[in-house]
Amino acid sequence: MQLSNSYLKRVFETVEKRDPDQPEFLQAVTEVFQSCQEIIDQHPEMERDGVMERIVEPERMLTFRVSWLDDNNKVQVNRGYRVQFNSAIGPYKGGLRFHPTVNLSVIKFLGFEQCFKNALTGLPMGGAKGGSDFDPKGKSDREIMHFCQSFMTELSRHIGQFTDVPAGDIGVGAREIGFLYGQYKRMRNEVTGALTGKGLKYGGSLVRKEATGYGLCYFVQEMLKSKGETFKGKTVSVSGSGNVAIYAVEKAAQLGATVVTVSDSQGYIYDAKGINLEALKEIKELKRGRLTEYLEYEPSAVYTEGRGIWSVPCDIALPCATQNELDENDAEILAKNGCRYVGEGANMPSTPAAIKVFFEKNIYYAPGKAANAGGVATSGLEMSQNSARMYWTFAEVDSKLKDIMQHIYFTASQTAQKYGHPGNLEMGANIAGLLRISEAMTSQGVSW
Ligand code: NDP
Ligand code: 2IT
Repeated sequence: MQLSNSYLKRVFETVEKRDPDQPEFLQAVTEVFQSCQEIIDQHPEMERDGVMERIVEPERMLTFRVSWLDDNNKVQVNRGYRVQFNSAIGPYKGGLRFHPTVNLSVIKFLGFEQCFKNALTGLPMGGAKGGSDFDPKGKSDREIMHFCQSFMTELSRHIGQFTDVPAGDIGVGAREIGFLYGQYKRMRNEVTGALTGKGLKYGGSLVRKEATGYGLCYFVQEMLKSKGETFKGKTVSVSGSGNVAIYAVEKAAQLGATVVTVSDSQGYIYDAKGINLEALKEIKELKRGRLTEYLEYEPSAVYTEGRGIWSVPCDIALPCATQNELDENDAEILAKNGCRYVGEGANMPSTPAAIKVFFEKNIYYAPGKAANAGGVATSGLEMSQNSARMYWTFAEVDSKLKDIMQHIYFTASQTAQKYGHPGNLEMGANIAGLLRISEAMTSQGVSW
């Protein structure tokens, strides 16, 4: 890694030495450090205050055994995680991921990025992430319920509305949040907003389900506006077909774009007419099915097994599946096919080499920690409604979400401009997030 600042270099070497087997975490730290060199040069007090050493080390990391009974009455064991990264700005906040690839490196990279993202929302939320290597695919509802109850039996000791407020992420949606929340209440005998993404009948917020995808499009709308453009008439490529992807497709289409792709871990759909949203929701939200079923609804669409989604020509690419899903080669192909905007709905979906290509080829790039902050921001709005024992209307929450996304775009682009890197939203987001966390940390002393 190219680091000219000796303090950052030293801190990074310590992190590398301490966690050599955490590639995703090191990748996320590298990105932030590279963005923040000039800021550190200008603020020598940050070294005195040990800001960077503190920012890369979670305040608390929990791992625990989750044993549960499968439908054959066999006991299964998974590993549970909660990394409470930084509480300088507010209670720990961030999602839970259930996926077989989950390990400490993945949870730490997500928790680290969450601190910056949450700072950018302007709401009082610290950063955390958790989850398990449990694979919800192919499990019955009863197995999911039993796993969630077991997971929460331990987690419930460590969370709470003023302490740590988990939510969903990959593999954790409305069904899982319901089971987790039910168990939290049982364990703690209290009805508080200790989780977000709850069902609308028991404390959930309108727009939370749509928020990450909608927020992503509101953010990209600002990017387009800065170049005198809109979504109207644009061809958009979305990857993934989960919560974030579905509502990115919905909002981009509402704003006048034609969304031609969605994908899952097995392959991707190309539908030149524009993705049939009703079909997509039925397959993914109701039936929990595979994308191949889309062809039963739209026989003229094309399903391609495997990778390759980024070879579909588009004006705007919205990666909404998972980390490192878009590499250097994909970025080159996107550029060659005329793509001019990339907005990350997923966390860290583009590899560092892909991001380099975006800058070289003049593709306007929005990093996930800014562009996908609408989900957690609306979680923050759910927390406010729970505290006030109130429900806001769809229009109220949607308008607050839009304001927050515009504010994040404005902050990232103004910060980039101020530090001499106009148009570099990655730098702008990282610097703005760092300054907010750093100020909050140093004014609270050094015991953490
Ligand atoms: P879902 O579980 O609803 O959907 C995940 C989608 O990504 C599925 O289509 C899944 O395919 C695909 N996917 C998952 N893992 C892989 C993989 N290893 N390779 C290829 N495809 C994969 O999750 P979300 O939509 O909630 O999350 C998507 C991304 O957005 C994640 O990076 C998450 O961290 C991020 N995010 C989510 C927020 C939220 O509020 N939910 C907020 C901000 C960011 P398959 O079904 O085949 O596994
Ligand atoms: O990555 C994320 O921002 C999320 N998964 C949402 C976190 C939240 O607390 O709503």
